[in-house]
Amino acid sequence: MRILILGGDGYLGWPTSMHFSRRGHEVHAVDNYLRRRAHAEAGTDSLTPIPESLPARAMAWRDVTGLEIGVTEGDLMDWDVLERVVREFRPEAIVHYGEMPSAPYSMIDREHAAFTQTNNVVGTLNVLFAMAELAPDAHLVKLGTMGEYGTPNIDIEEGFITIDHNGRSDTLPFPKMPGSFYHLTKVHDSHNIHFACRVWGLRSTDLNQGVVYGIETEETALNPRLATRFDYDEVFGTALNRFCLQAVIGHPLTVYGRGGQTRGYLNIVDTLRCVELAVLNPPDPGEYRVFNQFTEQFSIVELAHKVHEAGQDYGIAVEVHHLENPRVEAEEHYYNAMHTKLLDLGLEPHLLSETLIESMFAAIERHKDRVILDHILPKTRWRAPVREPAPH
Ligand code: NAD
Ligand code: USQ
Repeated sequence: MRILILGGDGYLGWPTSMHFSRRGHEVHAVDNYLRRRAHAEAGTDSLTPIPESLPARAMAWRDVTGLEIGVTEGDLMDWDVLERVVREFRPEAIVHYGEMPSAPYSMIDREHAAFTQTNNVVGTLNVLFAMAELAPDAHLVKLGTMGEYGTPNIDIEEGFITIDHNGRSDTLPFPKMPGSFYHLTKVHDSHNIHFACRVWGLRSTDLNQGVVYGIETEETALNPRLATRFDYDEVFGTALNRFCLQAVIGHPLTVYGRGGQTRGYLNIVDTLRCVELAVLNPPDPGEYRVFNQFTEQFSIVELAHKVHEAGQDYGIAVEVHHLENPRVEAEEHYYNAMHTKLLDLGLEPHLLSETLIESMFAAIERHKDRVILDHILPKTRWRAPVREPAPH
């Protein structure tokens, strides 16, 4: 199959590109290095060293496996780039990772919020128009987030809920209550994609993914030049990845607030398999479907406890600190999210084990000298800055 990977230079996009290439698909990856630029501007960097560009990564892939991954260095907000890639490559599936993925980044100030919303919503609109005009039979596999739903006090369904109201009944999109300007972009995208499927007959799978952890996949393990990025700073690092790194360098684990915040989590190797299952089992033309993509749910305190326990067996002392929560979010809440559709398609989850945490410790230890300590504690606050009243 011809598979276009948007955001192919990212934490998930690069391993996904290799995963499909190794399984005999024709892969083309697009990226504008937004993620690399954001790190350079903030003075942060991936823990793992990665080649300097997508062409360099594709060359490493060819050297190691003899396989080709096509690349385009370009911005999804630039219509000419997208139009050319879709016209020339003629994708049968488009896996869309190419967005700003950080909730804290979107909460820094007005400029970062506006950029995140423009980049994500306009980029995805361009993808929809390119599909409608040039590849109407292609299947869009779009990375959304479990954070679209927020933390309602009822069970979370997979995308839709049947509601009985005043004697009538309908199946409607599940209510959304996202927790940052970033998470809101995914809600806006979901509405736009659903609309394009209804009106233009496009087909799409919206993958509402939980928080991903892990550093290694089958393909990254083939050679150090094939590594994916691994971030641990307050803006781009996600919970378990950050905790594992903090444990290794002897930094207390940074639990925000009481730590009852519960989310869905999955191993990066399951991300690749979920995306593959979606691609291999496309919906009908005009169909918009939603899969909740995670394998287990944990509270932050449970995750910290698991890292503490694994540390004990590994021989490192792990302290857990509760910091004042920089975010505005429920710290104790009900959480029960359905996630059966990918299991029905054949997903066999790699659940979080102590062995996995210890293997992450070992991988992190190899690059310990690259850790930038200044960016571990949270600085970005969710509360709006209070303005001084103007003098009369
Ligand atoms: P990432 O930042 O490493 O990957 C996104 C890639 O897209 C980056 O390489 C970036 O440069 C590129 N990009 C962004 N805007 C672009 C544009 N306008 N044009 C071209 N390229 C652009 O992030 P990730 O962690 O790999 O996440 C990938 C996707 O999965 C994101 O959409 C994210 O919201 C979603 N997601 C991630 C997680 C997670 O825990 N990592 C969880 C749920 C959902
Ligand atoms: N948290 C801590 N300590 C930390 C980091 C995070 O207690 O050091 C808490 C946060 O307050 C939050 C939870 O852990 O309650 C998850 O935070 P996170 O930074 O791991 O994840 P989040 O900001 O939600 O974003 C990440 C990805 C995003 C994706 C989302 C999936 O960056 O792209 O959409 O996970 S989900 O959480 O399901 O919405």
